[in-house]
Amino acid sequence: MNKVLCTIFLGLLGLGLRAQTPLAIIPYPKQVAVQTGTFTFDQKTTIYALNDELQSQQQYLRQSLFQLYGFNFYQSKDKKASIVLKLSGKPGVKGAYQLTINPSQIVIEAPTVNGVFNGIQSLLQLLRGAGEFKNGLKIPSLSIKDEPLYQWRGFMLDESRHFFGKKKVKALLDWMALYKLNRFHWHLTDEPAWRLAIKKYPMLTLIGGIGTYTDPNEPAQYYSQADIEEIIAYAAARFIEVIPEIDMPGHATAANRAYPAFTGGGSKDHPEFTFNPGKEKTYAYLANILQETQLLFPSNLIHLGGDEVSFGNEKWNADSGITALKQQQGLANNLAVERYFMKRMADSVFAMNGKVAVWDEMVDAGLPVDNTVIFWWRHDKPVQLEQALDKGYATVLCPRLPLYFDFVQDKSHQHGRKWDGKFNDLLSVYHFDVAGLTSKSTASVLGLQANLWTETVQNEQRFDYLVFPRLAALAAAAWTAPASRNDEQFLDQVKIHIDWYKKAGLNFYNPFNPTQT
Ligand code: TNX
Repeated sequence: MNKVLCTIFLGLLGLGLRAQTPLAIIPYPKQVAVQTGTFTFDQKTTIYALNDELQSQQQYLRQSLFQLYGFNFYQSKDKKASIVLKLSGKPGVKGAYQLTINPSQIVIEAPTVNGVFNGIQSLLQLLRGAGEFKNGLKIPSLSIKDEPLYQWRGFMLDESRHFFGKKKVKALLDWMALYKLNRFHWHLTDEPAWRLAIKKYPMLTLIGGIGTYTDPNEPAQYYSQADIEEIIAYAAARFIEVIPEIDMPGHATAANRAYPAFTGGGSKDHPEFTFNPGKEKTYAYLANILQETQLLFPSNLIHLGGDEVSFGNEKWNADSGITALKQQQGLANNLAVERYFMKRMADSVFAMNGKVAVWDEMVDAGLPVDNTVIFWWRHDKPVQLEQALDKGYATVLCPRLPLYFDFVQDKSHQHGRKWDGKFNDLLSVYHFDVAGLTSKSTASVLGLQANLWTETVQNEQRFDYLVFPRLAALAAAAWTAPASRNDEQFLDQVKIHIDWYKKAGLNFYNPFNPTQT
């Protein structure tokens, strides 16, 4: 064949093979080379895990395929199996993997089991993007080399304001896994309700679990410790670490309803808002709660809150012992009290060899850099981020704009929050890049997180409407380097994913066919 004919032939082949344009994989991989030829995935497809450590992955893949297509794709012990999973290569960036597809075989390889899991997610997305199964599917030959931009790719769910329960949380974890998100920050305590069972203090959930933001009389809803273990195991099987938050000293209203002996300070509008830093027994009480929490959550990282604290006026301070504490400890003002409190509570976690996370208010509380993670949320206070970075704190970025998912996705939306008329549309999430925020070294940035506060999220429908498709954009911003992001390609991908949301029965927001709610 002469050169010209050859080029035309390859070009045509290429066209045929670009049936999947763009590749359905979100977040988009670091390197993709599409080749000629296709792999046919059908009922005869078999799966081989080369290493014992990958048995769990072989099974996860087969279970996922069963759910999608209704067939048991057999496992095999033959190196010529259609899909081979293997551990190989030197450890590099955590979560890295390679996915190679040629007409006769698919190989997913990585130095870690987590990497193989990520490769499986990419393969599953490619298969889903290839359409209806009928008698089989064709996916293009290609070679992917992929690794994440950030190690912390998180999502926070507030279940105090409204409670969603195990089934919804598991569904969320499934979507997070599909998008290679790997940290679930669980905000379980706040003003309306306390949702985490603590055996030593049962009233925390029996009384503190009553109510929601919209209905203070709703019967108690909470997670038993067995429920928590179930969710943690479900998350762990998907390489998602669960980080509990016990918010203190503020946002403590529900706990204080259950155990009024530890309330004190507060403010005019929120009298029972804070745990009482002026009483010595408050510290032992909270340390006991943290003991049980640390035993439950293997992540060994507890978020202690520290946001929006206010210890009220002088009279309340005198009544609750805060004035006496100030004198005793030489604390100049309420801010100093806040820091004193936080240091003591953090010390109780360090005493168990644990680590703490705190909101950015605590950046100058003097917590040790080695064992503390700062969560920067106040987009209008860049100085808090700069301080965190200057001091070398491991920092998670979750600025309200654009990473709060209780903010609406479209200007026409009536429910949900806005900030001076601003909101968080799909592409603003997708474009998130720390480089635009600060000139400081961002070496200690762990990654990104979106937060779903649920004052305005009364039910699963609103949950879906705020989370999808922005969860996909969050994953892209946390995984794919800014230079490799491409709006047009991403939006085309989202169109494919929207079909999956429909099949799953989600009440997602469709940016291509906007509705007003
Ligand atoms: C601020 S973010 C809060 C939450 C609210 C949220 C509403 C943070 C650390 N505190 O308690 O739910 O704003 O957007």
